[in-house]
Amino acid sequence: MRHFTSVKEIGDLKTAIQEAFEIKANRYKYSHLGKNKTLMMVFFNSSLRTRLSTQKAALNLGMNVIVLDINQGAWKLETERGVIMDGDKPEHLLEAIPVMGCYCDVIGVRSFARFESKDDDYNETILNQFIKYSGRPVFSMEAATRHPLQSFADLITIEEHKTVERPKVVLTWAPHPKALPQAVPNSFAEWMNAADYDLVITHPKGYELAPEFTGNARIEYDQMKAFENADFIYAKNWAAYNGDNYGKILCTDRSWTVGTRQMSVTNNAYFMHCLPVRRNMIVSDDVIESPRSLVIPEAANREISATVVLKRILESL
Ligand code: AN0
Ligand code: CP
Repeated sequence: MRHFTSVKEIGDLKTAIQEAFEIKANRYKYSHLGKNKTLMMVFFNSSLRTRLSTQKAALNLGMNVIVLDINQGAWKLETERGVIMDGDKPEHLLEAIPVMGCYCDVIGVRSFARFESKDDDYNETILNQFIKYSGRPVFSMEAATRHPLQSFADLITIEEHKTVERPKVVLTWAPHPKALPQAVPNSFAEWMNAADYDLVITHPKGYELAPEFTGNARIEYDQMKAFENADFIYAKNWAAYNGDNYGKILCTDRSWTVGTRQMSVTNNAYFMHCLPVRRNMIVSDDVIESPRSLVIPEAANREISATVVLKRILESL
């Protein structure tokens, strides 16, 4: 595997899950693979889990790690070609990317949707420029439209906890004070469809995600109905995707906050969220603290998904 940006590059999911379990049982098994190889992690946005788990994964594989926070100490980067650079940005991405490529063997990039242009976001202009100009294998640490390391960790977590072959998994929108990207729900839907789970998506009208991600998932606008007999509840906020509402907040209704009322109609479902989570906006204290909450095991599996992905990239060098 050279680049990793979506479920497509991971190939057969059963094989990937087996590999994840093997690495979880012995995470240092491939500790010689990364000797004298350097990972560069480039962050355009904040991170706790991705930063730590990806770094840990690289250390598991014996790699060296360099971290660059673009907004803390690096030059501000122009991203648009053709701009007369007389403003506040002293460097262009078109020089910065190949320079970064000189100092490492693999590059991880975090670059959220900016909500300035739907086309720019959905064409993944930043991530694709890294792929095109760095000369290195590139993997997504959450890009504009997907968060595949998160979705892979979510898949591993569901596989560890499911009691039926094809669980009912419900992705539910929940309220949030800031406009958030669709990357996590898009990617989650894409991976759940690839795993062939019974996927139901529930959200207020106007929050429909791009069909290329939701595929054949059932859309149910009544959250309580959607939750009936669910085995896993996956909560996430996202801003609107459709038309002129792209990037807008259309609903702040806190009846969508996941609480014991909704969880009571499920099949004693597990609760999942990628974190960071705003308590009592997305989920009540009681639900996130309950024994059915998987938010910490999910975060722990980020180290495993990142180790599998980095291992496969190292094997292809
Ligand atoms: C980000 C998002 O919703 O995409 C990152 C989640 C992993 N969340 C926030 O910015 C709060
Ligand atoms: N879930 C996740 O990616 O968290 P961070 O934004 O803290 O990396």
